[in-house]
Amino acid sequence: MPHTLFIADLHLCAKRPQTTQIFQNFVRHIASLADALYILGDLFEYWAGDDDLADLHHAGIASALAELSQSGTAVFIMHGNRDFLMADGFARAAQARIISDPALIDLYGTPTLLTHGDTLCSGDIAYLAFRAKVRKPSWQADFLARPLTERKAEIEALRQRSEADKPLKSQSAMDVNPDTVAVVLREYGYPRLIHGHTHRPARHLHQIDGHDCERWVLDSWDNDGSYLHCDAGGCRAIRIEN
Ligand code: LP5
Ligand code: MN
Repeated sequence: MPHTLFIADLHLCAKRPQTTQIFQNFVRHIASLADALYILGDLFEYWAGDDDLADLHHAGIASALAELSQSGTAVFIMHGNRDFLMADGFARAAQARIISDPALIDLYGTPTLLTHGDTLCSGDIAYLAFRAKVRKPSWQADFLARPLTERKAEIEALRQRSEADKPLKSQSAMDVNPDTVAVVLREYGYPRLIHGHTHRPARHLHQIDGHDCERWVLDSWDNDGSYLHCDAGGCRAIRIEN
């Protein structure tokens, strides 16, 4: 049956080779049977710029995706909060299309809105202020003009700070805000919603203005792999057995 797969928050890096191996197997044996694979952000632990494709780990991920694309599965990538510096160089190497956030698609007859999910966490004021700065093209041009080793060192420091700050933030601020979800669902005509980022896998049902909207939250790959399988009959979350 024709189907499409969704993944997010894999956080792939050379330091976690087992997760990369699960990803390579997933691409070869599972995603290759799908019409399309949508990666909804944070494929990588972080992305410091397309010049980091010289790294063998990164190049291996890109070529696995390129093979997938050549075998007939369309590959779509959305930026996450950790890899929004992925640009045309990565897209070419992976033979993937970078899609905007949010993106509304027709998924076998069901309008479906895709987003990484970070902008739904509207209670995380410090993060959103940071996001607004680093998403500016002028900030990105200045940052990318710096040497790769410097960029990586700065991002790694920020990663540590991000992890250290988390216990200080409220759990509700780091989850989606229900009012923001309602605003977005209303704006896009009450679609099904699929997102990642919060690492709280679930299927939620929202009643907005009398419409039932399904919201799927994708799991992260910090322990095992997992994906959402959608066809004309609906979606189901599947854990990849090791
Ligand atoms: O990623 P995760 O799950 O740990 O946490 C996110 C938010 N954190 C981030 C930071 C990333 O993890 C690390 C950076 C990614 C690389 C980007 C490349 C280019 C940027 C380089 C900048 C030097 O996104 C975290 C959220 C959490 O999700 C849950 O939603 O809470 O938010 C933060 O940790 C942000 C802090 O709260 C505020 C940080 C302020 C830092 C200011 C110094 C940076 C200077 C540069 C700005 C112009
Ligand atoms: Mn994220």
